[in-house]
Amino acid sequence: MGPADLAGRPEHRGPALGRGLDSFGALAPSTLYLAPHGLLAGTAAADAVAAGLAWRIAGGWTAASLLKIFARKPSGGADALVVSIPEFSAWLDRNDSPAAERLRRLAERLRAPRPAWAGLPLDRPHVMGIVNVTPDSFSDGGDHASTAAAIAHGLALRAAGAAILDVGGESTRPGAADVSLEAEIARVVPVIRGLATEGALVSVDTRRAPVMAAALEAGAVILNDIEALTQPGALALAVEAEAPVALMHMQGEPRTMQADPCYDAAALDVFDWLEARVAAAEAAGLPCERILVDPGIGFGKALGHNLEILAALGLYHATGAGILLGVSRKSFIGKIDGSTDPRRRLGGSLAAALDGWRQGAQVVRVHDVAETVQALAVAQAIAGA
Ligand code: 7PJ
Repeated sequence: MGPADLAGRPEHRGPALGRGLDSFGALAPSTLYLAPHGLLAGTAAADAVAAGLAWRIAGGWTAASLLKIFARKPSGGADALVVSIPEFSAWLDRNDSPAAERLRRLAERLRAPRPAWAGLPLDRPHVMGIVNVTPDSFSDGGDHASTAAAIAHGLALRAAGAAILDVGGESTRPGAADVSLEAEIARVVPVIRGLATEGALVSVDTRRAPVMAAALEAGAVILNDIEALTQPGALALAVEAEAPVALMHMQGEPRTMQADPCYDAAALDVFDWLEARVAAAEAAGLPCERILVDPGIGFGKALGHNLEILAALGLYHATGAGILLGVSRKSFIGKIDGSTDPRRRLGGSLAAALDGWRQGAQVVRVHDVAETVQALAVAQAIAGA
């Protein structure tokens, strides 16, 4: 089959390589987004970067041999243009339009090496192990038996290779019952104290400032907030404590978020929102180096939204922050393969976590730590051979 036949096949009629940069360059800057594309890892990344054919992303293990430029359409959705690194660089060199300025700034943030976060070097991936202290996981949180069970579970996850233990006392499943402030604190504090005493690096998964304060007091170091420090007092507390944070995107609130999630262009809308939260944090005195952003898979997103976001995950490097990804056992996996029991979603969880790794996400939040650590080790070993 010759090139002419290939060109005529529908699957080869993707975005035109290169052509169109000038037309994108005439668009309003705020409608443009830049994602790493044509991703390479390990020795393939090193080879392509050395040859001037790829950019290393966030100073990490992935390199982009292509870039995907998204342009929002006024009617909703987005157009995309795929360009090679050499042609994009050459185009930037001879353009100073507002659009080129925006793309230059996004490119700088995509590429900038990330300093360590919570003491963890971000030039390699880390696993955050989930320690739920909710009634549906360890009997009723707050009593001695459930505290001891949660601590034992956390220590087992650490032994299996979790760099961070994420302790949460509020179920955010759609339709979950409200937990009082006192109950949430009573659940998480003894578990955090127990884990921190054993030397674990602990994050607290909470939305409420008083819980954050109690958690830090008990030895937690990281604030992981599914509402991205938007509740009263949360941002000020993070600034005051100089805590490393994870800021997650959610549309709506847990009780109703899955009713009818709606976006113009999901991956880009989430980018704008996360970028604005990073800017708000920086303005309040919490520097970008202390932030991981998280697109919040499953939080106010239909299957199509989740997949669009996962496919373009590398976009979020252009916020300038590190990326945290939570896909473990989530219902989007069940919507793909029909699995209804979350414990039967290990294969899908590993596939999504590995794809996050491929796209350079520095932290993955998982239930199955041993399996994820092994999958990452094997993927890294092959990429490095
Ligand atoms: C996430 C989270 C997530 C971050 C939960 C579940 C629901 N925190 N807390 N990202 N999910 N940062 O684990 O399924 O995806 S609770």
